[in-house]
Amino acid sequence: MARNDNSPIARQDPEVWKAFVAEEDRQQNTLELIASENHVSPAVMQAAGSVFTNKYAEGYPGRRYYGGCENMDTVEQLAIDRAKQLFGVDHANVQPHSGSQANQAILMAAMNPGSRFDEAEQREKNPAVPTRTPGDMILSLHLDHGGHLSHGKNVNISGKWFRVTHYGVDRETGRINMSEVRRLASECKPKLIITGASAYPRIWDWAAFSEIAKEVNALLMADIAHIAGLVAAGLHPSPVPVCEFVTTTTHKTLRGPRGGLTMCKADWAKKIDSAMFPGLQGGPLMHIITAKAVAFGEALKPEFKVYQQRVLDNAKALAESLMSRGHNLVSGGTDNHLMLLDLRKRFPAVSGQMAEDWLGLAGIVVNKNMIPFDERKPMETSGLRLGSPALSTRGMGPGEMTKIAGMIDRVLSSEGGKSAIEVVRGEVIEMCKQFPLQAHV
Ligand code: DSN
Repeated sequence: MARNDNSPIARQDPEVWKAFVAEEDRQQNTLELIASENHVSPAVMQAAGSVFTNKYAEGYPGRRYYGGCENMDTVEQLAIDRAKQLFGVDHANVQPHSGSQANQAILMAAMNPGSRFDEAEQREKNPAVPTRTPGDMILSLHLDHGGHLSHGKNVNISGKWFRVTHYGVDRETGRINMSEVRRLASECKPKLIITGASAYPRIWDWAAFSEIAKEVNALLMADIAHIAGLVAAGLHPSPVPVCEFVTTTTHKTLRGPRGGLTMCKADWAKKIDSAMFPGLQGGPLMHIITAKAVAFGEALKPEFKVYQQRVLDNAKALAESLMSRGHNLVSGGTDNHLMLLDLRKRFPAVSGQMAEDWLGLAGIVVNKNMIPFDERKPMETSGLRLGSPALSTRGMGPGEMTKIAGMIDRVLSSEGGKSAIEVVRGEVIEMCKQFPLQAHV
């Protein structure tokens, strides 16, 4: 990243510029271990801040509600074609503003929320108010076991409008128990089974889920937001052959701009497109769609596979090095880009929030995370989630991961001791200097 003190923001808006510069410094001088974050290339950054932000393009390529969309059509079609090629999928909609909206399109296209006229009070006033028809049933991974808000959590629209049953991970192994999934599916008879997670460190067995979905006549969806880059590179099995729907964000391992992507089998294409627009969204973010096209172009290159392999190697090295220092990881390690550090055994008095704060002072950026069967609340937690995508983008390798495990160990073992934090902060700055982030325009 290069600072240009003569840039338009610097000249026009010193308050915003100050935060801009501070954020560039923060990213340059800290170790980013948040599993869902990454550093985009200068080309993706340029596209995201380009002239395409000026344009309305409601509709789809060749069928817009505005004039002057010929260049929008070109970039959106490129993004669609590249997404289809990358994942080998029949249909791709590149318009979702986020992963949650990518998921909502499936719910809107395939699920019936039931009637909402069930309030006892309303019925008392007017007995003609119909009894509620229940919403369709979702079966998905529990949020506390690594799932996602948009997979049916009661505070999210997915959990408010639909009935939900959750599967979880096994207390002993930390892995999804497929016979339990089968039992729950045959009991709750879901219309939709959602697979995918935001904090699950193991390989998904899509074939086993597909068998269960067929047995109970359910639709199958995979939210691959976290592992999309690994799937695109062929380093995690692809759910595309067995799922009606596959969704992802574009900014995690996939290393594109912040946004979403909804993919589906051909026979769902029309319904998904209508659900996205006009169902859920208005004007697409064309600058972000342009950046998606650029990022998907990067992901189609052979170098992307090399990068994804480094993500896997680095996660493995970090996990092994932490475990060799006596730290406990949920499920005993990782098969993908992330791991969940369970603080309870070694540091029963330390919450995820405390650990996140101490490591943050040392310049190691992580997020607190619920671990399966956690007794602490979500704003506290007993775990940390760590991931390798961003550091792998900086060019770091397994040697650096081993050093970083040592730094994490020292900060946690000192229980936030001032001198340990200061020493590690110095080491972090040195390591960051050796692996500078690429210059942006
Ligand atoms: N917030 C994302 C993550 O960090 O995994 C999920 O939406």
